[in-house]
Amino acid sequence: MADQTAEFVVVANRLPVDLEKLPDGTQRWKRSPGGLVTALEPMLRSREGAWVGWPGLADAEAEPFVEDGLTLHPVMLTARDVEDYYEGFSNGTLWPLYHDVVAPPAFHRHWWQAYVRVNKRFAEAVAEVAAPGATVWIQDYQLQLLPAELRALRPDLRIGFFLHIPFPPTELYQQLPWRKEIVEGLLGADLVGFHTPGGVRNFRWLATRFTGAKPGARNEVTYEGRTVKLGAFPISIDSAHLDRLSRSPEVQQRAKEIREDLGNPERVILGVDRLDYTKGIDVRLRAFEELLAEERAGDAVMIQLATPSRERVEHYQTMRNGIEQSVGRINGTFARVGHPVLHYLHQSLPRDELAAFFVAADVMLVTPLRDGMNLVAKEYVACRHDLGGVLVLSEFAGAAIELKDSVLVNPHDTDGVKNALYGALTMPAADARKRMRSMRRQVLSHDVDRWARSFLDALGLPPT
Ligand code: ADQ
Repeated sequence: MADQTAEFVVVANRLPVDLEKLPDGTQRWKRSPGGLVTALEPMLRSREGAWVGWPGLADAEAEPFVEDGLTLHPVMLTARDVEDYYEGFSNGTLWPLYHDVVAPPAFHRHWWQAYVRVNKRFAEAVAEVAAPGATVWIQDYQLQLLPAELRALRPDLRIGFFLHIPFPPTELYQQLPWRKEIVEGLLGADLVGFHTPGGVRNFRWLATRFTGAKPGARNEVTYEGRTVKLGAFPISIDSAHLDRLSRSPEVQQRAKEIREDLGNPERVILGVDRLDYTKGIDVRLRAFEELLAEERAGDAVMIQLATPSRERVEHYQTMRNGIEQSVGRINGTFARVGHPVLHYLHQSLPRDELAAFFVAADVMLVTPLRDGMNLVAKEYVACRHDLGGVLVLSEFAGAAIELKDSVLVNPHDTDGVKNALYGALTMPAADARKRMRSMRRQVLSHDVDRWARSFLDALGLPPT
């Protein structure tokens, strides 16, 4: 067991490493890189920090270990926990509820009980590794009860919480049978962060409505004799890295090959998402299909890349079937032999390959019905040092606040999306360059390091 030694602890549902079971029954660790890991790893290592999370394998056993100055502390989940806490309450209740109920959330008491149970287990794990007076940064909607559970065990800790998905409008949030408990859970933190000021406003209203919290100074509430700070911290990407990667001769060459493989069409349209019903993949397929039917798409070819996601949750299976049917129908109607108009890859691609797709695309379609931020929009911008390409972006993505020079669309308005797509396909180059230059200024100067630093500054963790 790890002793209480870490001065800085990050807690997330998942560890930055996956535990894998090999056919011979043995287990091994595999790195699972992601934006958050890249941003936080240097800070964690320089402080001999710890990361607490589930290693992604149910019913397994694993001990904490130290890798390169970073303690990795696994929290184990049974198959039942995964079903009820993760697939159930996190992804079947909270995810749709927090995304404007674009799918109906399911409320089950046994899911809630599992959520409580697992959050308590996380609290015990963090209490074991955090040094006296340590700073703990909790990530995301799976762990909203953890701030209060942890404070009860360890009142000496400085606790920050960041929500990566939207915090919903108050009327929708009030559907949740356990609304009070969750707000109280979050109020256990010293700082609660959201992507947007709208999230802050919604939470502040609910906190004063459902708990004993009183409004304090701007962006603060007082609760049980403590001040809880609230703030908007829009997350970002490792912009400089992507910019460099996209300039490399290999990525540039690969982008050319992709266009050649598509038959060198005049325009390439791209969508890149985790396969999720909030991302509005159906919205953009419909817009493209109608544009083709109206013979306004020219010789444009569309590519939709979709990372497999939450495949055991029923709603995701239905949505995947719907999308695959549309892809078949669109190609069935508009393709010629050897020349599909729509390419769909249900695969996760390596970063350099993804960068090549961004470089190859003239129009990037990002049309979520609701999204906390949407990093894909920022990644596309970071990859366009040539100032080429047009970003079509949903008003309902957090990124729309910063990327005002994109072509903003309401994803519920099919005609609007269709016309925006047509406008993007035919936009004069000078106009497109101007927009891209301004968006690049924003994305390159506001990277993920700056995001993490600003959150931790507000929490009061001094730089090393
Ligand atoms: P996600 O819902 O996962 O994140 P997003 O922000 O777009 O959404 O991040 C997805 C990531 O996956 C991007 O880095 C993207 O490049 C990558 N990706 C997508 N498809 C891929 C593919 N086919 N191959 C390889 N990589 C692929 C949640 C919230 C968001 C919020 C983030 C961060 O839902 O709103 O922006 O957390 O806070």
